[in-house]
Amino acid sequence: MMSECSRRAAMGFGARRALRFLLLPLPLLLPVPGAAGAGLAALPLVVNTWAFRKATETAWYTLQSGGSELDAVERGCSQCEIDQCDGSVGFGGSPDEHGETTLDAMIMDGDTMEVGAVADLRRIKNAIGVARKVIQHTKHTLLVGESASLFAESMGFPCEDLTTQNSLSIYLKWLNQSCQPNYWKNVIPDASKSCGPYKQAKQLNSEEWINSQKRINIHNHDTIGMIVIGGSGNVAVGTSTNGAVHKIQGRVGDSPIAGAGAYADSTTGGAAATGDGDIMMRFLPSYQAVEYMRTGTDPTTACQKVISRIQKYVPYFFGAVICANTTGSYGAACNKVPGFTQFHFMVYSPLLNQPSEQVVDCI
Ligand code: SD4
Repeated sequence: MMSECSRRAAMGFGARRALRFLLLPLPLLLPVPGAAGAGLAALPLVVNTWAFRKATETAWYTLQSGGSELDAVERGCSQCEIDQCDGSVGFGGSPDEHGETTLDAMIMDGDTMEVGAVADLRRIKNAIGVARKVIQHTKHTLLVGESASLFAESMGFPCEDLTTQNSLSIYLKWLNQSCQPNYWKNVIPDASKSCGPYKQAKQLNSEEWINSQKRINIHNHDTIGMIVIGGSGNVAVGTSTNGAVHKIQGRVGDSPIAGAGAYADSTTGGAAATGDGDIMMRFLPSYQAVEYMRTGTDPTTACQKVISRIQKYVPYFFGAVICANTTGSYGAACNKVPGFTQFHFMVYSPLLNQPSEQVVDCI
């Protein structure tokens, strides 16, 4: 039977769909300076991507008030979903090429290696909350799309339109600039000049390919990735994002993929990634960073090594990684591209009496 959420979705609720049909030409397939990240070691520890201070604070106080590491990750990332951190987390950001905001999130328990994740989640605001329910109430790891929304509803999450005035205006502006930039290649009409609908065409030459990579930049990415290590060294990690702005419908990024968006192992540490997930997920950077730390590499170097691995194949990728080990040592690294030369992240530990914003120079 169709739920209220699906019925409203099928009818196309919210101003977004109405506007799309009223305003658009149809048919249109609408589409730490240097190693400052090498922080002093102490536990417990909260580290998260970007200067999302309230998320750090929320995670820290969750731990201090007796919550588990998973609770801290869930509440910390949920805070960002509520605050719509940088417009890249939670509702009302990164409209896809049909103008809809969809969410990806993941949470991982480094003690049990359990993972709960949702991808392409629609009409539900608290994506990481739903991801946690995947661990708690299913034997699965990853639920996607409309089915993930139905699961969320069955777990009691409210069904809401994720569109806001802001996401609507981002979407309309994009339409007015001939759907630029977008994520299509090898299609006709030429996706670098016009909107769809597209059909497949010739292969890009190498110069066109490099240019297509450059279009994906800091302006359309800012996910929260969080590592929490409790006083006894238990590790939990999580991510939450609304993905890439103007993404093709159905696109899932790195954030909900274990080992890509984040990874935790309480015998070693945790890592989380942010940036161009379409590129980064091919290298499982969070898993790779934890594996480097397992063999004794310090967190900053582990982060740098995974960035370098990607760099060799995709010099222009936009991305950063945070790493922490079970002694409470942490670090970060990012890939230097025009407009992105430093990466800011947040840290809270007993050595700091408040969330501390730290910065690393990209390599
Ligand atoms: C994605 N990695 O969906 C996410 C976006 C992101 O910082 O990290 N932004 O590709």
